[in-house]
Amino acid sequence: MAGEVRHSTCALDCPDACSVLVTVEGGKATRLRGNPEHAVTRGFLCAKVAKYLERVYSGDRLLHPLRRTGAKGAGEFERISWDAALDIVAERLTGIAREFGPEAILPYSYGGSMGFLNGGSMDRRFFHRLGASRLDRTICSTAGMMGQVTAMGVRYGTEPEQFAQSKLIIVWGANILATNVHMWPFIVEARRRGARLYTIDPVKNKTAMLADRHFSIQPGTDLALALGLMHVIIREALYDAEYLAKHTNGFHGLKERVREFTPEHTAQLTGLTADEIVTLAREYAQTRPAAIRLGYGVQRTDRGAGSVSAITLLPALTGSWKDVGGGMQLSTSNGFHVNRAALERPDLQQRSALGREARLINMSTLGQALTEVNDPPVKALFVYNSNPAAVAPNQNRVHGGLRREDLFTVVAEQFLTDTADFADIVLPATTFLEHMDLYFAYGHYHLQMAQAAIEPVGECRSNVEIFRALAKRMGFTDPEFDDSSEAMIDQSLASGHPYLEGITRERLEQDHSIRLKVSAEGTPFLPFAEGGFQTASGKCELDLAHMDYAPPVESRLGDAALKQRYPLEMISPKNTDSMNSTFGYRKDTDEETGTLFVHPEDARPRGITTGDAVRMFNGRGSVRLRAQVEDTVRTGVVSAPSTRWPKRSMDRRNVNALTSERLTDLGGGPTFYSCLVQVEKCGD
Ligand SMILES: Nc1nc2c(c(=O)[nH]1)N[C@H]1C(S)=C(S)[C@@H](COP(=O)(O)OP(=O)(O)OC[C@H]3O[C@@H](n4cnc5c(=O)[nH]c(N)nc54)[C@H](O)[C@@H]3O)O[C@H]1N2
Ligand SMILES: Nc1nc2c(c(=O)[nH]1)N[C@H]1C(S)=C(S)[C@@H](COP(=O)(O)OP(=O)(O)OC[C@H]3O[C@@H](n4cnc5c(=O)[nH]c(N)nc54)[C@H](O)[C@@H]3O)O[C@H]1N2
Ligand code: SF4
Ligand SMILES: [Mo]
Repeated sequence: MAGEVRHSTCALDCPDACSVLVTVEGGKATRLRGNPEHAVTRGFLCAKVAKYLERVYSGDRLLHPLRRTGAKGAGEFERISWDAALDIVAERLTGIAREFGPEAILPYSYGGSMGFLNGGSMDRRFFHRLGASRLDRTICSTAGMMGQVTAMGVRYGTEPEQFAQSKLIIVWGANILATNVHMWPFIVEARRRGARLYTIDPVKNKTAMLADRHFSIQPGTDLALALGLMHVIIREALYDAEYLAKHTNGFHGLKERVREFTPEHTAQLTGLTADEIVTLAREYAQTRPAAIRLGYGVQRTDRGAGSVSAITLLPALTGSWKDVGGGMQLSTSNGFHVNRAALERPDLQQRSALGREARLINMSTLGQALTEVNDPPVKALFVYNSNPAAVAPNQNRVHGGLRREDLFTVVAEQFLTDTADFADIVLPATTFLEHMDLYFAYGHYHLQMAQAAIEPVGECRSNVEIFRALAKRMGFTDPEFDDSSEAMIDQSLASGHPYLEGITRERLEQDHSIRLKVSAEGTPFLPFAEGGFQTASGKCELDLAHMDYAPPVESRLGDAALKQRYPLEMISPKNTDSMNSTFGYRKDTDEETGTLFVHPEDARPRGITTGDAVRMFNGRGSVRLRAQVEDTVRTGVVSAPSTRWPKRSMDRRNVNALTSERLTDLGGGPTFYSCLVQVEKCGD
């Protein structure tokens, strides 16, 4: 049987949002491949999704609702029907709302699905109608978002296709070959035409290995580097005076701010040499076009927003926004101006028992929310699209909270994660192949829509259908809970924004992927070539108070007493062949996420050699990993690819047992990559 080819879109939390062709034979998906006709997917998928069907049909997949029979966290359950599960959840949520007020209920979701519908539609309507606490979804990118918004008023960036025309590409705190593989062909094309590729990262990762030059920076010091680069650019008058005069504000203040960031001073802070800083500044300012691919690695630190703001100013300073193949990209997601309010319906809070906007709880301090918040305390937690027992910082506190007997926990999942182990009720969720959705991207400007390619496996339901069913069970008769997926897509597309002009569900049905109307067809998108900043002043703001540099508290130059006890700086960047904790059920992912990279100079005095079991610890917790001694990390820095399923390690903990709930300067983001630790050799 030849099978039928259907279109889908990869829903994983990855900038590439690939267009996927699914071969379906007799109702079963038998092959996935990248759509060769898609401008960014270009016919290939990453290794993890190329074998995604193994996940869809895995014997470990959750196929029906479960009720807890053992202790919290033990992972002991019995099968129950959907009817029984929905009854229990509705009854418990109603009871908790009545006794403690609906704000005692906390939804918790993040990046399981990048689809507009399954990422945030019926679920939000449900929790808004209930009057539940709102979740501040900060765990990934809000520091960077604030960094860009304070400077530019908006978060657009250079489209990936344009990188092919750059002459200098700076990959700054990103690991393209692991987390953004569809950018790579554009970089290859640029290099074929003579472009240089530079990387700035504390780790000489796969991308850095292939770069023309690698700048090995001390973690958490990118703000200092950006100020140092601007010092050189201003001192040597390498800036674009005309662009600055026309489109920016605060040049004088910026000049003052960067004055002390001489190459020598910046070198001391960042661990680079003064010569490296001067060369980088000159090359960046004098090469046209030069593009920066900024990753999220730089903003998981105390001055995360400040770092992103300062880096964001570089293309304004040099006028690089004017060039095709210039500018910078952190994210493109802001280009997708769908009507989110129509999807999420925050107005339903007025109809809830609360009758007003509910309190906001920061997801990055979940440990605190579950153990300290008391007005009212969190009595019910509803997790979907996320695995907080693995990904949230300060894991011991998070697990302590999840273990509370008086906390009613529901987890909608595809697999029995560590979080699901703590659940009272587990609900089986579909994968992106099994439901319909509309997709944005954070690494390109193509809007996509996909129908379900196959029927749901087992008794799985999509998030949309789970929350629709629950709303009915709770007795919500509002018409908003009857909207079909198609209707919600129509509502979201009707935003009136010019970027969505002419894009309808019917066209998406036919074409699957449509480039946003960010520029006229066939012309490149140059968001700030002629200003167009959306700050209050309409100009790019150069003088921002949060760009005051101070080393991260947990760093080499931070809290001296802490550094004395825990002398190594731990970063935990993304793995290569998984997606955060998503593929943690697979044995082969443990190899990478169970590894700690240690520099030979740090390994030697500790008697550590490659393959040794090591214990990494600080005042918050401890985890055992396998050492890999390499000079790919800086001295004084250890790197642990994240994030493993905690229960797959001996201590039932991963690196987040060590990370803190300290938040970033703006945006309330976590500071995962500013974390002091000690490492010692231990027995197996
Ligand atoms: N294979 C794979 N792909 C993924 C993911 C995954 O888990 N696996 N996760 C997805 C998600 S959720 C996201 S947010 C994106 C993120 O994608 P990236 O932005 O690429 O990811 P990060 O790993 O957070 O950080 C990137 C790099 O920053 C470096 N870094 C750490 N601290 C610093 C610092 O202080 N300064 C500088 N200059 N660099 C630093 C790290 O060593 C790492 O190489 O990737 C997505 N794609
Ligand atoms: N130490 C350390 N910690 C980190 C990071 C780090 O770099 N270092 N990165 C942080 C970042 S950037 C992020 S974004 C977060 C990621 O945090 P999460 O968004 O929690 O990421 P995942 O671990 O991928 O978990 C997503 C879960 O959603 C489930 N899922 C997928 N699709 C669906 C669906 O349609 N319905 C339902 N109900 N479930 C679904 C998957 O099975 C998976 O278990 O982790 C953060 N934690
Ligand atoms: S995870 Fe990223 S690279 Fe892999 S298929 Fe999905 S969108 Fe493409
Ligand atoms: Mo993320």
